[in-house]
Amino acid sequence: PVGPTVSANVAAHLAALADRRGWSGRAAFLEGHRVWTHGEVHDRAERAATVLAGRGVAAGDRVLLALPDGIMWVTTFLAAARLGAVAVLVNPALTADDHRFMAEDSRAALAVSGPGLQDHFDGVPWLGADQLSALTGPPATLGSAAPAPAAEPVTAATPLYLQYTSGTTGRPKAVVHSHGDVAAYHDLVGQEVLDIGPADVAFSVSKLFYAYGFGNAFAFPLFSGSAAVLTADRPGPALIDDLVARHRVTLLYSVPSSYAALVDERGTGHAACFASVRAAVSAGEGLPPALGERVGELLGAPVLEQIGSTEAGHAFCANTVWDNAPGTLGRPVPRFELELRDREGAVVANGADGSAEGELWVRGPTVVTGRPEDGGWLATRDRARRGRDGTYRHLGRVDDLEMVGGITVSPLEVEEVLRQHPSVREVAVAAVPDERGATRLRAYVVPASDAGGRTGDPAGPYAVDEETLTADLIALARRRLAAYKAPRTVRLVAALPRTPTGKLRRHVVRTGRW
Ligand code: 3SK
Repeated sequence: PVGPTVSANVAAHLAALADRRGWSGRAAFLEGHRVWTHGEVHDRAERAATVLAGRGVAAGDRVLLALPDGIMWVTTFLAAARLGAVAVLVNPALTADDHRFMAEDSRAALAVSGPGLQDHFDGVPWLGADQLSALTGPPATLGSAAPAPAAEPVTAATPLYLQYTSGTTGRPKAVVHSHGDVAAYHDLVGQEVLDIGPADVAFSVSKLFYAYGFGNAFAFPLFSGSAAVLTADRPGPALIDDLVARHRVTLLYSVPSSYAALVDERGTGHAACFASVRAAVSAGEGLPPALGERVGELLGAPVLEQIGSTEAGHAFCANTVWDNAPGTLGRPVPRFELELRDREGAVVANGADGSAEGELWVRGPTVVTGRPEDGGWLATRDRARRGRDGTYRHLGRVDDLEMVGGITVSPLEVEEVLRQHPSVREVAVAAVPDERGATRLRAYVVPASDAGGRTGDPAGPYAVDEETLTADLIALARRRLAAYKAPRTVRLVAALPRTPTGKLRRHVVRTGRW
């Protein structure tokens, strides 16, 4: 085993890499009208490290970041890394209660946030992002800057950052990744899956504090000398169009519900504003094949579906720019192993047709399992089918199945059929008790915008007629599915309940209240 070295410290390594490869003057982050070069990013990070060290931050300390996407997020992360501290990546939009839980659970030595969140961190030493920003600008007089603290020697296994799994129920769980993991995301996904190079410009709808966004818009650009567009805003279709066209984005990373809104508002047929896009990546939950096709037509680029998790750090099964099988999750990312197991945890053998179906288990270089007795294997709670060609198809979450009249029904199968109706933008199916207490399937539908969505007033009625759509959808389901799988009722809704990463909260759908 190699002992701690400065070159294993990701902040020191990235600064040296940018210098060695001549990237210092190249754009790294595009934020509004400001372009931050790789050189500026690492200089600012060094100054931010001086400020954090002045606040007593030392190796091993936890520094909680509740910041919106932007240069302050990036430089504060790198500053903590330089000091050997562990950044706790937190969604700034959470409640005071969530923030308090995370500050306490992570034993944060310092919290960094915008001034509006200061009272969320009562009792924790706190630093305002605007104050940190003012202190990390270029020194007013040449030579007046205090020397940056030396980068802390670390090993590839030294903890670097902690994320909370959003999960779909219960309190979030902390997952810790190391300095070495970040380089692995770049080597295994950034390079082997997406072939990212200095000419790329990324835009990730998923924010930096999530596993997906962290790789897409932090790790990949800094390791490859490329650039990423950062915005603190929540990107709807109009903002995505604008940012992609303005910054000539080449890699668009998003989630199915965001792609559904994009094609719903922009229609299909290639739109010129997306001409720069060379690949669109979809993750977070299964991409319905018909939606994937429409996205591909709109963007004029391949749509690469992948699956990953906070515990794996980034994607572990993916379609690549060289090998894309639409409608599937692709094949295991290099150095990751996948197994399909039954409920007892036994590996499922291939059937006569060479395919297998079961719960997806993963093992790989960046997977955090928490249970040594699992031998490095992690149960993902996703169900999948492996075809004889080795590609995987997503079959939903293990706990997705609904019980109707004593029979299990996959809501995904019903949703796939209902989604084919032109008035449906998004749909979720759940078993709900009827007036006699028997469970029946109900479809919750977000109508497509050209089906009317809501009339003028956002709180007003839907332009699409609920009764006609209900009759149409039930008839469609009866034509295409066994009768017991057809929903009995349909409700129109403005949105479906989702986690901030875009995953459907099925336990909330089942309650019918959100
Ligand atoms: O949620 C996912 O499927 C995902 C995909 C890629 C990277 C990270 C994540 C969490």
